[in-house]
Amino acid sequence: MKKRSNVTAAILSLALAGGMVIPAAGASAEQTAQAAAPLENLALNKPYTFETPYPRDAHFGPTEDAHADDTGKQLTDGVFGGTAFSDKAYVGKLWQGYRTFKLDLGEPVTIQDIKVSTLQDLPNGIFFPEEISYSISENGSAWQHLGAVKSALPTTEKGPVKQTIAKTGVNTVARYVYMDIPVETWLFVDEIEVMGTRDKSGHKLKPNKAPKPDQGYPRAGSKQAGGIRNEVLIYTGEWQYQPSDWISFKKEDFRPYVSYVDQDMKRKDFMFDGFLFMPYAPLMDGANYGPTTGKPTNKAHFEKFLDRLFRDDYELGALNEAVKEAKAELPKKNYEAKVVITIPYPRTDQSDFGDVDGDGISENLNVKEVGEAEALKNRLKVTKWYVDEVYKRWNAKQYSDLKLVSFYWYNEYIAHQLSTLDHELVKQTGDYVRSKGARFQWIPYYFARGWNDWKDNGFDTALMQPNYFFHAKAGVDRMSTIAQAAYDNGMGVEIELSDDVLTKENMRDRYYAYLDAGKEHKFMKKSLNAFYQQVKTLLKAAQSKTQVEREVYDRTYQFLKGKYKVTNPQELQALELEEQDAE
Ligand SMILES: [Ca+2]
Ligand SMILES: [Ca+2]
Repeated sequence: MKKRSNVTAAILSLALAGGMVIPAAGASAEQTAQAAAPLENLALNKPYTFETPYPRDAHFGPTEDAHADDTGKQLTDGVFGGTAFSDKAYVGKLWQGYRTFKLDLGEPVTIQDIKVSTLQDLPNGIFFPEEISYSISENGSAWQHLGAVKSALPTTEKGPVKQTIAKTGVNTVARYVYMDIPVETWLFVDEIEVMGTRDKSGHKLKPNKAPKPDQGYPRAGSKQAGGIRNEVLIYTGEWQYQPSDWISFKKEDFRPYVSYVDQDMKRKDFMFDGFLFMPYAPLMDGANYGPTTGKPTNKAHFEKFLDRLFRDDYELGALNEAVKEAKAELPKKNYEAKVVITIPYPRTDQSDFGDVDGDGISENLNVKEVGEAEALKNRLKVTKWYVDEVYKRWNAKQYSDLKLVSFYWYNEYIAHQLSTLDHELVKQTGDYVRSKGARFQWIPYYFARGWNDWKDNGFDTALMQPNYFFHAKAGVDRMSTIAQAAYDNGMGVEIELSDDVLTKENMRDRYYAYLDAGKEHKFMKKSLNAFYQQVKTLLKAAQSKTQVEREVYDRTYQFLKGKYKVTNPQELQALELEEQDAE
């Protein structure tokens, strides 16, 4: 089982697509400013840098090179591309959050408009930046932040279509231009222009500060985290092969997750204090809990997930019993098992979800059929009904040893390519969840769309998936990049492992690189942590009689307790070199 296929899908789609692009599908949304003197493009042929704030990613870098800035001057050479992404006039940037553009105009001049020409081509994973943040400086050290300008064309506009996103009417004397441009999958830019006059007739620059994002990890055990320090992802779902119930947890399966056990399964201590319940995405009838794969889910599918969760011998019922036993056996401790329940994604291609408000009319969530506003209204009906349904069932069960603290948003990116109001649904769902006394959490994949807007979008906590475990060519520096990006944006870091840690030494080392990063970048102790596993990987590791396999479980325990010791870094380096040689 493997989730997180979005990244790969987007890349493949671009790599495989030919040049079959329909020309000039849309209009330019360029804005212009009026100024007294005739304006000229002062950026023409001027030097610039256009860099990621992080080291080049070994996994995505080579793909990005297919659309490199060949001359290093392509963005100020006065040459524009058409609407075909294969046009060599485009410079393509891939993932890593955003790029910083810095331009030196050579001398102080009067800047009027700063224009960025971009392309959108949804089928090929090329998105307009949702907004660009602009700053200028006269000396290169004191900056005036001009604010951000949003894309004027809808995020759902299929394209290919071009747009110039411009900060206009600046009328200020400056020499340097600085922009942060988001990169959500692919960013394609063909030209950046600074329109102005070669004089100092404009206003004097007034340095100010750009708004700073929240920094630091989501604090372990905090209210925002629902009191959780370490949570584990628990999947439940249908399986077409035997044993058909293997994607579900019985009481004994929970034993090494609730408590730390020795090799004879004897309890020694408590282990995870958070349990995030998620549906396994594919369903036997061809529906899928994911946003675009398979057939869209409906009311019965949402209920099916809850039916599984609220069974007495599996999932929540089983966890309650497992916790009760652990508490009876282990000494002391005010251990509390906290539960997080997933809200499945109400799909934008579902025309007949089922009636959730009792008016006899099935809810239509299909954006293309009912429009954005109506779809939002109906999708919100669904998420509210679902949250109510969770509480109804939860209260009926009266679990003695579980506390429902939080809800989790299943979709791993803000799907603006499916609905321009997707963030509104998330935000209003979050408000509803909080009105019930719970928190709202999210784990977007590697720099997924909306990653650094998590707070504006109404989540209480967000953790980023590094995906280092799954991207074979990614170097160990991926972990530092994600830890840094997460910290700088108030997020935590998800820890990922699959059953490969049991059988492959290099995958074990990949897992330990997460733990090493946690120690080095301090999310081990400070942050809310979440562990993605391939259904029961840690159970298998706990039960293993093979020392290296069992060690996966022991090291995880040490990490949870803040006592993990880093692997010898030289050993890791040697391993990386071996892997490079093997390619
Ligand atoms: Ca150009
Ligand atoms: Ca209805």
